[in-house]
Amino acid sequence: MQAHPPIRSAIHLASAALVLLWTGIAAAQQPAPQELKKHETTPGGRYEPSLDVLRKEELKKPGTEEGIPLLTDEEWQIANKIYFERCAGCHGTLRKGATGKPLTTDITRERGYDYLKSFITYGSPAGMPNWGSSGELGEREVDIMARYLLNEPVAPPEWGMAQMRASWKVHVPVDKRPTKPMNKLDIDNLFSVTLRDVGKVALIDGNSYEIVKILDTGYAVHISRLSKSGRYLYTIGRDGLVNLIDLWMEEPTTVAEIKIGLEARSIESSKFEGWEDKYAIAGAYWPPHFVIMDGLTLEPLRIESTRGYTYDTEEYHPEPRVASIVASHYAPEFLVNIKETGHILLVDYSDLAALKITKIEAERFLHDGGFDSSKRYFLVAANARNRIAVVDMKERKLVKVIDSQGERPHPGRGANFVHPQYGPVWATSHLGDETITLIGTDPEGHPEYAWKVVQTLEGQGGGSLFVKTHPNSRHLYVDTPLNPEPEIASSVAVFDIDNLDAGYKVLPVGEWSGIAQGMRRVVQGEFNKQGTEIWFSVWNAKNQESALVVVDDKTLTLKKVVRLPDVITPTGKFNVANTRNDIY
Ligand code: DHE
Repeated sequence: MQAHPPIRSAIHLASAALVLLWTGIAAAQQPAPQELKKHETTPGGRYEPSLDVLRKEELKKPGTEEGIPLLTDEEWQIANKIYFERCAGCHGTLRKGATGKPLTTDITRERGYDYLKSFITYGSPAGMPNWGSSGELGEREVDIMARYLLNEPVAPPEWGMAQMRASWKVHVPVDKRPTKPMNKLDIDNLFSVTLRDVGKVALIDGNSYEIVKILDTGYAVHISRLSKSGRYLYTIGRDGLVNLIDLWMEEPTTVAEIKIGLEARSIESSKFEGWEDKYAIAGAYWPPHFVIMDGLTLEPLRIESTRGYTYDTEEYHPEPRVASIVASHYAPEFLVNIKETGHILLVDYSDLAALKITKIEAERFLHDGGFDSSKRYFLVAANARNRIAVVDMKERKLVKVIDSQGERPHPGRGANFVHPQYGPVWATSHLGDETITLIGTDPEGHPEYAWKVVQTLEGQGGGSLFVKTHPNSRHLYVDTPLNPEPEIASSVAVFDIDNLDAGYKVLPVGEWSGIAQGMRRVVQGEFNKQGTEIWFSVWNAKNQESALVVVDDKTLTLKKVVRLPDVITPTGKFNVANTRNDIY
């Protein structure tokens, strides 16, 4: 491997302060062997966005600069792929920092090649993965990345109205669509199941467990959401492709599509009385913006950038990503969570030509969340800050920011139930540890417990992504798909809500699937419409068998295994009735 001289060594030597800094850094270059354990990546550390769509963009190599090591064209391709897949999620597309530190050239050049190489190899106890010593990157790749970081970052293309409109297709115009349901499906009990690695969703009948239809969607499709009426299903791919599927047609069919950005995760539809199904909104990671569309055709109507200043230190952030979005039941508004700036936006869609946006200061690194059972309050995890922000959708203001008492809360949409002692509560589990946190949500009936952590439970371990219950169930289900222990990753913990102190039962869902191969990660429980059974995905790699496992909620026994060749990498499942009514 080529050796590279430290950058600008003359400048370093000229400044005593910098020499000191350099000494400190040099000491950090070789962690002592007994320290290396602390550098190993945790499940929480691995759960960062992979901007794997951006890696496919043709990015122009920066020109040569004196003293800066060159990359060949092949190395440039390799470096971009690695950077967008593994680094950009934390350090930002433009390397200006997000949950991870900035990697702009003023910093990287000061630190120099050797420091970067060592840091990439060993990581840091503060959260940088040990890419080299874990074997995930080879020596050549670490060398390429160290040199890449000494070069100027490149910005992927923007995606404005012209590009959106060029990508917009209406396959079936509104006047050619049926005026009543043309099939005999129990639409409210359909499940839209993400088939992640094949970029499709499977619509599965919740009564017969049969596949009704498999539809093409965007790349590594992320979530499905329903219009308020339940007629239209919206999906969004990581590549920003939105599909609008009409469930009333003889066979559910994609009636419109649009690409709203280059990297995206969230989609929602207007739900306020009088505005049902009228608009859709989608949020992007890149470019950092959201777009409001016609709900029936996906025509893009209004794009709003999220670039701006962090809520606390008021520093400019060039790429604040759009995380979760929900539709208010109290006003014609969407609630849009902006990850890096920590703002929660209430976007009033009643007049798109004079868009009113209320900007609520909450907490940085907002990610996922859901309503309380009354749907008046929205609770969202600021996961890298271990906090939950609560917004009152009626009064349209922040209620409180609460410490979640665990590491990296990850609620999905959370789970609502009536606690025997504390009244209505909302639950979240955590990625970083086994804590399940219950927060009181009833300021009128139980004011003494409202917006406080009233109880914490101990689950199977860290690596949890989703909790789930249903108004007709007295069980709380907690998955742990990212736990490193195969037995924990392939099973689910269930608590009896009326006897939470008794601890949990373990349901060996992976084993029940009958599949012997793979890690069998069991992920995201979703109830049927009646709240009598809960479906789990047994999520294996694309070249291995996966399955759906249905559990009887009353008896906690296996009810059905859906093992079909078409069910490839199932992850999220969205029951029409529960999703359109925000029941979880
Ligand atoms: Fe998700 C929701 C982002 C990885 C399955 N995911 C969300 C939301 C966001 C998000 C912002 C909220 C959308 C909303 O409510 O509007 N997810 C991200 C990431 O940035 C991350 C960490 C990495 C990435 O590169 O995408 C990520 N997510 C995953 C997965 O690896 C999961 C487990 C499998 C998969 O299909 O990719 C996954 N995310 C889900 C699911 C939901 C979700 C199933 C919706 C849960 C719900 O109940 O509504």
